[in-house]
Amino acid sequence: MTPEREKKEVLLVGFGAIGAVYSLVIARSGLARITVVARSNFDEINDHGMHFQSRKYGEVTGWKPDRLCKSVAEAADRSYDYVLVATKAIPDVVTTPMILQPFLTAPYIDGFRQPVYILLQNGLNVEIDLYHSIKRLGQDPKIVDCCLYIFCNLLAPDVVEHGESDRLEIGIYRHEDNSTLVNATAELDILNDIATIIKSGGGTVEIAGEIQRKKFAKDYFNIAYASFATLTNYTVPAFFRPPPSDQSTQYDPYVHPKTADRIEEYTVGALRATFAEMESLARALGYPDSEEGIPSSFTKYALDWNRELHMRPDNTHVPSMLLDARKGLPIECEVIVGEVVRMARKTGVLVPHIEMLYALLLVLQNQTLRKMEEVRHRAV
Ligand SMILES: *[C@@H]1O[C@H](CO)[C@@H](O)[C@H](O)[C@H]1NC(C)=O
Ligand SMILES: *[C@@H]1O[C@H](CO)[C@@H](O)[C@H](O)[C@H]1NC(C)=O
Ligand SMILES: *[C@@H]1O[C@H](CO)[C@@H](O)[C@H](O)[C@H]1NC(C)=O
Ligand SMILES: *[C@H]1O[C@H](CO)[C@@H](O)[C@H](O)[C@@H]1NC(C)=O
Repeated sequence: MTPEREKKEVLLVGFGAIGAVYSLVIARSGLARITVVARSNFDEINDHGMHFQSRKYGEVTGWKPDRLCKSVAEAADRSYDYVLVATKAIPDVVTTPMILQPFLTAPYIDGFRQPVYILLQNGLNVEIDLYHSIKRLGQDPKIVDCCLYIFCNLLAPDVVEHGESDRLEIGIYRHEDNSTLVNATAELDILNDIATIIKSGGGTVEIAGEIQRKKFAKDYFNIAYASFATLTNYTVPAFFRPPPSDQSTQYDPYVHPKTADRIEEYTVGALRATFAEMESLARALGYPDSEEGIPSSFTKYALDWNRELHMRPDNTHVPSMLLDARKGLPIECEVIVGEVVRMARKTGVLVPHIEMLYALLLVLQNQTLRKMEEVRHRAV
């Protein structure tokens, strides 16, 4: 066999900043052929490719994948080893099975084998509807979940800004099983293969034995900081950062001394209460208070680490939920917050702070969707 034949076939759906960085990494591995579905930015990419400004991967101009498609339907003309989903998870607008529909039909199943789906999405229970859709077709779902730590942004439809690092944690999604900690041989084969591709392309990757608890722990950060920031329309330094100490350093936001003690007591107190509710739910879900589970020290870490990060004068980070809200785009409130509320109800855990966050974010989301609909109606 020629080396070309041995390459893995990979499809990426959702060519935003994260999707772009990972398609570059996969292409650079030399181990895979990458097809990209670009919907809103197809013309720009087709004409002159993607432009990367990455402190880690360098300045890359005019980058194009091996194959560029306008739609998932167009891409669904062959088998893939892996289908990476890098869209936002907004099931209240469009579900993952709707996005991947061309792969989930009888004709596709008859002609081609099902791929391993790799979900790069934030949030919880993002696999469940895809799992059921594959199951309904009489197939064995193979879904890999991810915890992704990366700072990147789309500056324009064809310009990606990326920082100096990326870290991906991958694990097998096991339906209704969040207590198996050891990868079976077949599972490990899949994870090792993906990890090899990502590593060969320069990415940082780790394999987890049980990924759902890792996603749950990551959700501590999103549920608290992203929600608080979005609902106040202020970035996280508004809860932590002292005023500039002299005239030469200027930044905002910062905590005004006048009410700083109350921000500490009530606002930071509410963050702490939110983490405490997450911890109660973690126990109810069976995640033990240990390094193997979610240790109770994690609450303190989630607060201290962010306090330190957001006290720095040069911190300009805008949580992506706040960024979306400011742009009038739908937010990931269901998978980040709503799922936690539903799991808490199911297990009988009281999460009043989180329910309040959800209640308020729902209003924001509903108004965003209403306005988007009005714009669409005006357009036709
Ligand atoms: C995790 O395990 C708990 C306890 O067995 C169960 O109640 C819960 O539904 C599981 N969660 C998921 C998402 O599978
Ligand atoms: C939210 O903050 C941004 C940036 O400071 C500002 O431009 C925008 O007007 C604010 N939105 C609302 C609804 O206040
Ligand atoms: C927003 O809320 C209204 C009132 O409950 C409801 O009728 C409507 O369907 C919601 N819109 C969306 C897009 O969820
Ligand atoms: C799955 O695989 C990785 C890498 O081999 C391990 O680090 C995890 O603990 C996990 N469990 C095992 C032992 O299979």
